[in-house]
Amino acid sequence: MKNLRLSAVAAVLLTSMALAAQAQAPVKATAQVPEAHVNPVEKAYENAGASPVGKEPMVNSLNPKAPPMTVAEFDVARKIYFERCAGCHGVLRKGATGKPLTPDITVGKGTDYLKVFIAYGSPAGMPNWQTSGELTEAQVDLMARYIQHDAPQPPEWGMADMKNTWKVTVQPKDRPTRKMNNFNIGNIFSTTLRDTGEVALIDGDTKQIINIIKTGYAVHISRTSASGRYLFVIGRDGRVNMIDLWMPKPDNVAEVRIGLEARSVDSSKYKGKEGDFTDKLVIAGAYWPPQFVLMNGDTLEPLKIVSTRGMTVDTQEYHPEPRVASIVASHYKPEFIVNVKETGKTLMVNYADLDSLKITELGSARFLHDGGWDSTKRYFMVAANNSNKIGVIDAKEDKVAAIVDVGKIPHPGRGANFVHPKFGPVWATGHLGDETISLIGTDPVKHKAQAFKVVQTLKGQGGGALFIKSHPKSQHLYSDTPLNPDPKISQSVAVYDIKNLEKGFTVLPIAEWAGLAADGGAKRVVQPEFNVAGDEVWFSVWSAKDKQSALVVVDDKTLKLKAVIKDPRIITPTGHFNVNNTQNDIY
Ligand code: DHE
Repeated sequence: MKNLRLSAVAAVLLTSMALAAQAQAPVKATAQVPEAHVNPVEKAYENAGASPVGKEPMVNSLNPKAPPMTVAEFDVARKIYFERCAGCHGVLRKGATGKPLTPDITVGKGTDYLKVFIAYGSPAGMPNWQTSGELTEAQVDLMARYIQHDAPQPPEWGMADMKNTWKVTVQPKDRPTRKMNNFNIGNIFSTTLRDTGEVALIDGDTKQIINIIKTGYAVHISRTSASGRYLFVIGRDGRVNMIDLWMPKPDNVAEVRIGLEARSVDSSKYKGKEGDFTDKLVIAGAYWPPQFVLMNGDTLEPLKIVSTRGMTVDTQEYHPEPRVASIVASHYKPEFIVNVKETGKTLMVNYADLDSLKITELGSARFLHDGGWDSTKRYFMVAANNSNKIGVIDAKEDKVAAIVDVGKIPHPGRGANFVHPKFGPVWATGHLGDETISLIGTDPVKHKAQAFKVVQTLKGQGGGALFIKSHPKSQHLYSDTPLNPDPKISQSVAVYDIKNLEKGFTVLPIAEWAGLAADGGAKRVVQPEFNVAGDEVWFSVWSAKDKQSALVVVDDKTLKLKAVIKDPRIITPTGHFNVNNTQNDIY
């Protein structure tokens, strides 16, 4: 269960004998359980994509001490678990951002007891699955029994599996030797069409769709190669697609599946004393199995797989499935910076010699998620979202420069860099769990006193913020709030004048500007992204698969609507990535 926090269960058990007795009779007991104060923001977000791992064949082993289940019941429960619970509690149920749910803990609690908490939730954050209508009473009973059995073990995914899925559809020798189209490649946007498993390549100059390209399941992010020629896209099912932007009509040239579930991809960007690694290597990180993979930058041929299983940074305990979160290519060294969620470690992976891979392990904080460079691209600012901290990774010294306390559940995307009128260069993050925006000083040379400290906290529209953005040519800072429960807030963005932050923010009604049908769905406004010139900002207006969505383009100078891109093929747009800004880490 997402957020089925057994510590909360245990706490209530210890403090309330009466409740324990009532737990034998679940319906009555629930009257005593406080109404769940679930943060719908977190719930929606961590349940965002059903884990594709649930579809894999697994060895199911039944625990004789647990209540009986038929094979059919077990299969249904397993499906529900991977759709709703694995995101927090982990594939193996050993605990991730949610608590462990292994039989050594759950059998002792008993079915009735577990049912109460699954059904009604807890103030500590567990959703009220039954009273919210998301699970039926029968499903709650099923899940209470299921979590007392051993967690099914999904298969590993090694080199042979990867090679079996590896396809080079256009060999490097058959690809163009120069750009074969008239597109202004730096101004192409790759827009995630989440629920169709596609990306839309959109010409930023004409706002026309160049191509809709098939990618992995519930596709997640796009990254541009160092030269700007290739685009890499990763699906939640671990499929990586390589798109050649020089083709007359840019399209896939290679693909591979690097795991059963994944979120991150990048390619080598270092060019210097130690060699020129432009477009030489690609890296992708998996949620399951917990590993990252280095691939040939021309063909996606998998070359090296590295497991991330190991000890956690704080309690130094073994974690069997530390998921790979954000990955970024260093400009300082031939290194990838790989952030591992559950262990709270940042791995500086030196790829200069793949036969003697050197990995410097930096301990930051749990649970690492997303992040971006400061304006000098020396410091990688990574959100440890469950610790309410930002880890500052010094890519020159391979050290943790600082760990900064920020608001509740920081979620920067790649964050936003700008020059603060008083404190000099800052990097900003918004938060899922509160309405604040933290500005962190990033200049230890000229603004030493402010370096890696929160220099100012802005107030935004509300919690549920996911992405924040600015541009070196812009005087504005944009913050979305797509997961805020109030539609007025989730359908608009806040804009700040960087020179006059005290003035507060202006609200842009982006979803209204899209002109979609009044009953047209959630219309969540997500991810500001600048064009190459830095004078337009693009937003997705994201509704369900069966509703119309759109992209809205705003003039950054006037903050007025510039264009709306609507097309029946633009289905569930979420992230969008400008080729030049992604290539050069401009944000
Ligand atoms: Fe994301 C980035 C994981 C849900 C849109 N997301 C990332 C990264 C990770 C991640 C690890 C950093 C990648 C990197 O930089 O290398 N995201 C997860 C999840 O585990 C989570 C919480 C739940 C899930 O089931 O996947 C999740 N993400 C979502 C969504 O629901 C979003 C809003 C819509 C969608 O498309 O699914 C979403 N995530 C994004 C976007 C980025 C991202 C647009 C890239 C931001 C950027 O500016 O680079």
